[in-house]
Amino acid sequence: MANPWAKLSMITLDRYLRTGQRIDPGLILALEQAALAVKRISNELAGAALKGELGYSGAINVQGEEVEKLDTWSDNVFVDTFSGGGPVCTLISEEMEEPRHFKAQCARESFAVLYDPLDGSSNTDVNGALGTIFAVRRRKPGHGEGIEDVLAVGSEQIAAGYGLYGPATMLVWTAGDGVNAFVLERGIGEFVLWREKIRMPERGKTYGVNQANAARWHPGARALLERLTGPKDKGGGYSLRYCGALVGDFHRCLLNGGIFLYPGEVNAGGKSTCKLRLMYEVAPLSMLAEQAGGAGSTGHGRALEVVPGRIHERVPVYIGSAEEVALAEQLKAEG
Ligand code: AFP
Repeated sequence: MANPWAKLSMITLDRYLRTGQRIDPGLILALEQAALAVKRISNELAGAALKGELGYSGAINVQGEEVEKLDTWSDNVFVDTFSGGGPVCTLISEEMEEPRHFKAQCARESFAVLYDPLDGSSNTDVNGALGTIFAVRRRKPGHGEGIEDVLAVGSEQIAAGYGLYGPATMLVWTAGDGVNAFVLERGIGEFVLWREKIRMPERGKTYGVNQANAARWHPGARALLERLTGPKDKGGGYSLRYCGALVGDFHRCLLNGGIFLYPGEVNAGGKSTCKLRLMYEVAPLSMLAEQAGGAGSTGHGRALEVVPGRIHERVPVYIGSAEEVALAEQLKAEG
């Protein structure tokens, strides 16, 4: 089939979703609503400093973290964008303890959107990279207020994506048929196709990690770090790149290869703890990684095979190029 884009220089997201893609109409609507939320957040971030919207709100969220004013603002944008009608009847957010249901939108064919409205929010006050991560899951008919059908393995996600707020605002997403990247053309307020069916390099040259935590990692994770930072002729020679926002660090792996890791930590009492959240951080990005030929692991196996016990579940993560993630598992990074 001739490439319908060959003649057109500017392909908008709406047009792309409706031409040549076998995407369920309800899912197209949900993806467009996610794209709208990302546009609104991008617009607000650009002017936040001058409007005094930086800094902490004084609140502590369900994760026990200080909440940035823009965390709450971004979360409200999602609720506002999805509550105005459409096929999404349940929202699950990093910023909300419980799911939010829109009963009137719970029909036979409806979806749940799980999201981190502002990823890397500690970068907000220093104008660093920020992101929004989302995943879409199909709700089982007759689910009521329960979320048993959503508390399922990540391979049941039907779409996943992120907004990256950097020099440009990008929307990167998959609906199970490859990974596509769009750039926000501010002049016309449209997401325009930048790259289609992105392939992650098999292997990279960088690793991303908060190395300050290394003393509390499992020995396997430290062995991985030694290997990556060891001599080039022994599989090392990697450079460290860490921006403090998972989306930014993942995006680098998607385009240039390499690995991002946030290992589990063993505290003094021998108890293992993790930082990153499975349902709206690790599982969505693992779907994108696998769709681009990379991998997403907990150190023990595919992150997309983890059966979550609760919506704010945390897991260790090793995500990026297939070779480096396989090495993490081979070195038993999580014991
Ligand atoms: P949130 O602001 O959404 O909590 O994101 C921060 C984050 O979860 C992730 O984006 C970073 O990769 C990681 O935490 C940074 O953690 P450290 O501050 O421990 O390096």
